[in-house]
Amino acid sequence: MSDKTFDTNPDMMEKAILISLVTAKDKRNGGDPEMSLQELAQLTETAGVEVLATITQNKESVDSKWFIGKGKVQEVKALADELGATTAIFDQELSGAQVRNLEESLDLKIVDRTQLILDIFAGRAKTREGIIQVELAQLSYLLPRLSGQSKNLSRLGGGIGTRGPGESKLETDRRHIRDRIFDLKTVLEEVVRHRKLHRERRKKAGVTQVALVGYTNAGKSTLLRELTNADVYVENQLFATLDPTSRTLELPNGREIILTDTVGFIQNLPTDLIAAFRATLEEVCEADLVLHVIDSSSSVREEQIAVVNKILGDLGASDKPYIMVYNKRDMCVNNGSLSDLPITGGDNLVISAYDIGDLELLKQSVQDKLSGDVVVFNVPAERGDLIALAYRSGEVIHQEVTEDSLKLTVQVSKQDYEQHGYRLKHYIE
Ligand SMILES: Nc1nc2c(ncn2[C@@H]2O[C@H](COP(=O)(O)OP(=O)(O)OP(=O)(O)O)[C@@H](O)[C@H]2O)c(=O)[nH]1
Ligand SMILES: [Mg+2]
Repeated sequence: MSDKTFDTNPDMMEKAILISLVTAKDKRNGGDPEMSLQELAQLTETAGVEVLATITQNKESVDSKWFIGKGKVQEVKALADELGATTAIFDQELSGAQVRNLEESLDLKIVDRTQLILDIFAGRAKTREGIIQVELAQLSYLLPRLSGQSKNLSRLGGGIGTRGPGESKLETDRRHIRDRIFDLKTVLEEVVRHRKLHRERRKKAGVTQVALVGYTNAGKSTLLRELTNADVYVENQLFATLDPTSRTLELPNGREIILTDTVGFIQNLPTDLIAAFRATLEEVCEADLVLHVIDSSSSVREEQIAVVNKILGDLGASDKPYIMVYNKRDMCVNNGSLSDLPITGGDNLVISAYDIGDLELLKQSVQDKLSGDVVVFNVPAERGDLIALAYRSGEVIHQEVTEDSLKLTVQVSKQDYEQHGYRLKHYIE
């Protein structure tokens, strides 16, 4: 795998012009092209490429040949010559033909948002599963665009948009790529099967799992590190984390849970990537509790929350118990935006990952959320089977013998109650 993308020698660095096309349809769909373009700049910097300028075009619809309007292509060309750009990065997905046409007219390397994200992922993937998933996503993206790519790749060799499968492999025919996709899927299925077995084993053993999810750069890995001393990568970059990391965390009452850090979300996450990462993302569905970590200081906080909720919905994880963890409280104190945040209470918690007191609050909230409710079961004294069930549905905190029944006060956990206690529902007092 080439590391050219992250070359920090200023002469070697790629220099890019960012381009966004906003169509009437985009406007109707109510997206936020401005936020998207700002993120594209962050993504570009994360990939080690310098941003020289950004250009937005408002246009009725996409130009099938050039993507942007022909006049705009000339404008980009003039600007690129003036500023010495090497690359044009588009905020939307391009077709193979559009890449070819733009490359010919502009004499620049052409990269789109999806390719850029895939490239960053490729640079981050460390585990076997991560590497396979990224390659699968890259090849799925590449296959329909193959005819338009060969010149682009062979001419420029290396740098963003070319990391991963490797130049020679990209130039082989579609059939070769299809075979490779098939092989990767087969290996991935095996990995998925293992992961599932492992999860089932953990579930059987009654291990409680809590997942940190949220927009990229919200502070998920920081929380994992501060809470468990885990040696994880924390960086002020998008997609610092790719592979899920799990650590044991002890709650104030001594109960141990498994806390898992996951890949961050972003708007317009490429569909090939979601498909390839489904197995990893589905870990979230297995969690007993989801901690939705939010960068409270972001000016587009509400939009980011909405994107995360939408992806959680797509994954089938929206009905999980959750806590909204409004992180980076300290930054809001500094910029005077603290009053815009919800008040701690219910499902909301306002914290800073770097405040020890706040971390204790978070642990307590997790404990409270997992502990569930206190329920009183009134069970006939001779029904030893029901009494045993009550004991299995949580922690019995009090019992009282009456004439012909046993009154058990139980702190039920949602998980244990679902597994055992629900059969006692007719005996709830
Ligand atoms: N000031 C402040 N900075 C924080 C806080 N929590 C995290 N950060 C910073 O935010 C940046 C991103 O943190 P990460 O933990 O890498 O974020 P992440 O959610 O894991 O990001 P991805 O892995 O990219 O999805 C880092 O520079 C952290 O130091 C906080 O409470 N206050
Ligand atoms: Mg992270």
